[in-house]
Amino acid sequence: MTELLLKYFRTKQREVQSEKIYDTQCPFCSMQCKKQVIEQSVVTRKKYRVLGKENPASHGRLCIKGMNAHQHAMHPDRLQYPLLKVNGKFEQIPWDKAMRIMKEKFQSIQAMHGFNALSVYGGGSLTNETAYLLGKFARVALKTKYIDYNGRFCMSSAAAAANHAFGMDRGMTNGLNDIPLAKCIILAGTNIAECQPTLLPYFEKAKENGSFIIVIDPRETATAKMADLHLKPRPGTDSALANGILQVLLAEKEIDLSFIMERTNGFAELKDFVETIKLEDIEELTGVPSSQIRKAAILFGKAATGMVFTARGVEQHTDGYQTVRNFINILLVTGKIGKAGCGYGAITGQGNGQGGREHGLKADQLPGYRSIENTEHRRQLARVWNIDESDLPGKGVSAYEMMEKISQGEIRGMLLMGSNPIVSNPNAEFVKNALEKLDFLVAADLFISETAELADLILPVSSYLENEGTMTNLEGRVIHRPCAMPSQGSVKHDWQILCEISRLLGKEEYFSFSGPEEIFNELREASRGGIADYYGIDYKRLKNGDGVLWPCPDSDHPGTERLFDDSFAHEDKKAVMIPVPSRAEAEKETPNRKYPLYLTTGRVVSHYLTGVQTRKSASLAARNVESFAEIHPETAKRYGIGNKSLIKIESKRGSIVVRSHLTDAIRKDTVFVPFHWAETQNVNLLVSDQLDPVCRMPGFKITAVNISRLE
Ligand SMILES: Nc1nc2c(c(=O)[nH]1)N[C@H]1C(S)=C(S)[C@@H](COP(=O)(O)OP(=O)(O)OC[C@H]3O[C@@H](n4cnc5c(=O)[nH]c(N)nc54)[C@H](O)[C@@H]3O)O[C@H]1N2
Ligand SMILES: Nc1nc2c(c(=O)[nH]1)N[C@H]1C(S)=C(S)[C@@H](COP(=O)(O)OP(=O)(O)OC[C@H]3O[C@@H](n4cnc5c(=O)[nH]c(N)nc54)[C@H](O)[C@@H]3O)O[C@H]1N2
Ligand code: SF4
Ligand SMILES: [Mo]
Repeated sequence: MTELLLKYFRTKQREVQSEKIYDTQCPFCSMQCKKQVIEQSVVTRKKYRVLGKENPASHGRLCIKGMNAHQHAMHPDRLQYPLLKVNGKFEQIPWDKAMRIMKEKFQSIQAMHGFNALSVYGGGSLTNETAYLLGKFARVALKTKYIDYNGRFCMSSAAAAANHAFGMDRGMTNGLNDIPLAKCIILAGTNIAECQPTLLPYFEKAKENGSFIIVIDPRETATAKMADLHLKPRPGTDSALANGILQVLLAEKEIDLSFIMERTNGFAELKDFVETIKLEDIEELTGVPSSQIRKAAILFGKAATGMVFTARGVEQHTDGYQTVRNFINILLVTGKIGKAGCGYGAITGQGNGQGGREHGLKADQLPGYRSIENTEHRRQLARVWNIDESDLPGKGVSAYEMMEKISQGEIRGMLLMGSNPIVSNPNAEFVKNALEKLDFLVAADLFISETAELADLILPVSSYLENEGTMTNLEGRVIHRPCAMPSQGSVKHDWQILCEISRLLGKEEYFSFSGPEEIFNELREASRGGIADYYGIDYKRLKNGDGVLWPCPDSDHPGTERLFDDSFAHEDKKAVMIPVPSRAEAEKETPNRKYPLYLTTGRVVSHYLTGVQTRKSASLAARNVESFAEIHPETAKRYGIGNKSLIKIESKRGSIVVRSHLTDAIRKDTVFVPFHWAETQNVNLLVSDQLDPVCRMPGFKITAVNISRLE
C-alpha cells in the first residue's frame, strides 16, 4: 500500500473511531420523527450525518428539514449567554444578574399595576414539561390571567369545533394506522406533502388499497397531485362547499340514519337547513362546478369507510370554527367515525402544538384539558398545586388580544418563550408597536429573533438536542425525547429558567423540580381524571417503548388508538351537528375595486414558521433564500408582471415586496405568499386583525390585496 493510501485510511479510521451517535427527534412538525445525528471529527472540524430511526409514526423516514435540523442548533449565532439591552445595544451579562433583573422588573410592575399587568406567551415547540410549567408559572407564581400561545393561530378553530361536536379534541380521532383503511379521504386545506412529508406514505398506502382521495385547495399543491379529485374553491368558501356536499348526501340518501339516530343530536335542524341549499348557488359562491361537488359527495357517501382531514387552509379564517363544524357534519351524517378506517383529523402543526394546549398554555385551559372556568376543575388543580382555588386566576384572552391589551396599557410586561410574534401575528405593524410599548419584555429563545430584538432581556435556552422532555405528536402519542448532547455555552433549559425565577419570586415550594421527569410526574397527577389523561404514562414506559396515545388513565392501560368507538365525550354520549351558513357570519375581507385579489398564505417544505431556525440552516436556506408570490400567468399579464420580478403586494394595512413566481397551479383570482420571512417580506403586515368570534383565530388565509410591478 502506498504511503498516500495508508494516510487516507488512517484518517478515515480516525473519523469512524471518533464517531458519536446522538439519539433525538426532529424539532419541527407534529410528526416528531425520530432520528440519529452522527458526529465525526474531521481534522479540526466536525462533520454530521443524519439517519432516520424506526418509530411507529414515521417508520424511519425523515424529510429535508429533519435531515438538516442539526445545522441551526449548531449555528454560531446560537445564543450562549443572557443579553441585556443597555442604551439600545445588547450586552452579555451573567445569569444571576439576568435573573435578578427579571425578578425586580416583574415585582415592580405588579406592585404598580397589579398581577394582570404581566403576561406570558408560549409556543408549541416547548416540551410538555415546559408547557405545563409555564402554565403553572403564570397562574401560581405570577398570578396573572394573561397567558396564551402561538397554537391559538394554529389549532384553535379545529380544537373548538371538535370540543363542541364530539366533547373532546385530540387532533386526530384515530391512530395513523387507520388511514390506509379509509376507502375515501377528504383532505381540506392541508398540504401534507410539504408540511408533514413523512405522513404522506399513509395516504399513498390508502391509495394502493383503492382509496379515492379528494383534495380541497385553491392551489394545485404537491398534495393535490396525489388526488383523484381536486376541488379548487375560491379561498374562504369551504363552509359553502361542505354545504354543497351535505346537500347531495341528503338528497341522495347517502346517509347513515341509524348512526344519526343513536349517536348524534341536531340532525333535524341540519336537515331543515340543508334542504334550502341549491347546488347552483354553491357553485357560484365557491367557483367549484356542481358536477365535481356531486361526485365528491357521492363517492364519500358510498365508500364503506372514510376519513376527513382539515388543516390551516380551512381553519385559519374568521369563520374557521364553523367551517370545521361543517366538515365534521359530513362525517356524522355518513356515520364515518369511531370505526376502523373512519374518523376525523385536524392535522396538528407544531411538534408539540397538541401537548401545549392540553397542559395549560391556552388562556382558558388547565392541565389535562380542564377548563379554567369550571369550578370543579379549578378545585382539582388547586389541590394538586396546593393553593386556594380562589387564588387561581380566571380566563385571560387570546394571543392577539394580549397584543391589544398591551397597546391599551393594561399589560406592561411579558415573558415570551418559544415564539416570534411580530412575524407570526396578524396586523404585524400594530403588534410590533405594541411590544415596543412594554415596560419590560423578556424573550427566551435560541436566537435573537425579530421579536427578541425588541426585548429588554434575552435568555438563551437549550435546543432540542440538549433538552430532555416529552412531546405529543399529531395522533396524540406521547413520546420521550432524550437529552442527546450537553448544552452549549451557559444556556439553560426553559423549565430550569422557570424554576429559578420562581424561587427568586418566593414561590420555590411550588417549583422545586430537579428535572423533566419530576415535572412530568406532577403533570400526570394534574391531568388525572381529566380529558387528556396522562396519568398512566410514565418515563419508564416511554423510554422502553414506542410512546403511548392518551387518554391513558392507569399504568396497565394500553393507551387509546381510536376514540369514540361506542360513545362521544359529551355527557349524553352523543355528537352534535349544527347548521352552518354558506356565507360567513363573521365579515370576511373579500376582494374589492381597490384590492381586487385574494391573498392566501402558508408554507414551503424547506422552511419552518417564521424561519428563525430554518434560515440559519445553510442547506435549507439555500432552497428558498427569499419570499415569493405564486401568481397565475394570466393574472400576472394583466398587471404587466413578468416571472421572477420584484412586485409590491398591498392591502389596507401595508405593503411588502416579494418576487413573482408564475404558475398555473393557482387560481386566477388568488396569490399565495409563504410567511417564513420577516421585515419587508413579512406577509403578516398585510393580514387583518379580525378574529373568529368563537375561537379567536385570525383570518390568515384571506386578505384582499392589489399587486403591482416594482419600477
Ligand atoms: N415545511 C413546513 N412544514 C410545516 C410547517 C412549516 O412552517 N413548514 N409548519 C407546521 C405548522 S405549525 C402547521 S400549522 C402546519 C400547517 O400545515 P398546512 O395547513 O397543511 O399548511 P398551509 O401551507 O398553511 O396551508 C395548507 C393549504 O391550505 C391552502 N389554502 C389556503 N387558503 C385556503 C382556503 O380558503 N381553503 C382551502 N380549502 N385551502 C386553502 C393553501 O393553498 C395550502 O396549500 O404545518 C406544519 N409543518
Ligand atoms: N400569515 C400567516 N401567519 C401565520 C400562519 C400562517 O399560515 N400564515 N400560521 C400560524 C401558525 S399555524 C403558527 S404555529 C404560528 C407560529 O409562529 P411562531 O410561534 O412565531 O413561530 P416560530 O418561528 O416557530 O417561533 C418560535 C421561536 O421560538 C424559538 N424556539 C425554538 N425552539 C425553542 C425552545 O425549545 N425554547 C424556546 N424558548 N424557544 C424556542 C425559535 O428560535 C423561534 O424564534 O404562526 C402563525 N402565523
Ligand atoms: S419536519 Fe416533520 S416530517 Fe420533517 S423530519 Fe421533522 S418531524 Fe419529520
Ligand atoms: Mo401551526
